[in-house]
Amino acid sequence: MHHAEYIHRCLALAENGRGRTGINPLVGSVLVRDGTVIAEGWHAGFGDDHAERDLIKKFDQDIRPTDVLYVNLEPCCHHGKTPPCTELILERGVRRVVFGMFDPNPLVAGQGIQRLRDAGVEVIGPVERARCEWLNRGFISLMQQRRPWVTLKRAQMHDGRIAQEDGSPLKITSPEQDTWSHAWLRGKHDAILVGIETIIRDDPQLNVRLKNKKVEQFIPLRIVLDPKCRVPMDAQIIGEGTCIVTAQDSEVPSELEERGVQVLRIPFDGKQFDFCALWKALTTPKDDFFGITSVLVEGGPRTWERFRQAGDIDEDVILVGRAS
Ligand code: AOF
Ligand code: ZN
Repeated sequence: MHHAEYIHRCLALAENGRGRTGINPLVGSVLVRDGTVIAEGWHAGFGDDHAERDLIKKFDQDIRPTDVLYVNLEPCCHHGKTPPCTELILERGVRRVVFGMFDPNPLVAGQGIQRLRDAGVEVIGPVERARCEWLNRGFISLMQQRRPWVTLKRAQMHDGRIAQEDGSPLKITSPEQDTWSHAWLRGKHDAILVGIETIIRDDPQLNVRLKNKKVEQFIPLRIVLDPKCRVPMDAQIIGEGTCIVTAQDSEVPSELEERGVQVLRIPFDGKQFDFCALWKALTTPKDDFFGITSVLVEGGPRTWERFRQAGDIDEDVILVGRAS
């Protein structure tokens, strides 16, 4: 196998951390001896061991100088919530490392690689950089733009319609399109965001369903922009894992928090939330909230418009429905 294929394995292992790593990156690691993977590890959650440490802890045999450690992100060399991976790598006698991308965290940013090279380790990379950066686009966005990666998703008919003439909902997408967007959009973002109008009109579940079965292992945070706190108490999204973003002076019924809903008060100028303040709150870990690095904006039209005006869009996905 070539380097790329082992990096692909790292990317697959990294997915185990999806929805649990908060503002940290998704990272996987493999140890290869004579062309065979002999150990695997991943970063399982915010504050937990990094992928390399997880792998090395699970592997209790000696590491040989010819063994190769693969990891999709440059090993860290700083003290964060966990100690630096570079030091453990050196202590355990790893002499060859292949990495997928540089760590955009300014505390690392190439210094991890430098530390290993200075200690005489053979380091190869970045290998499969584009794929690695795509997996961690949220983490990169956070490091470089101080906000999550934002994907806008819209569904519209061929002729541009998004609702019936009388404003009532129109089924636009096919079951195939729904399966695709649950797997590749909802299942690949830390949060799904909608405006309050969408909750009042459609009462959506905002979970991840594949072939009509709810996926349990990873549920993105549900965020509702609701300046006046009009969310109906019988809406399907009421409960844990939902965050209502409301204006600082709005009246919030105590029942919301009693039922496990997280309430975020953000400055609102009568038209628009202060996005900077919103991103800061959503990317700052607090208690058992570890923060998010990506958001899927699902609508409706007013919410899309707000994001367009703010210019905070990284990816635009339009699902076009066919007239039946
Ligand atoms: C790695 N392997 O698996 C991860 C890395 O607070 P800490 O100690 O968890 O450090 C978080 C930072 O460490 C994060 O911002 C990123 O720079 C790096 N994450 N590094 O070598 C890993 N998750
Ligand atoms: Zn590390």
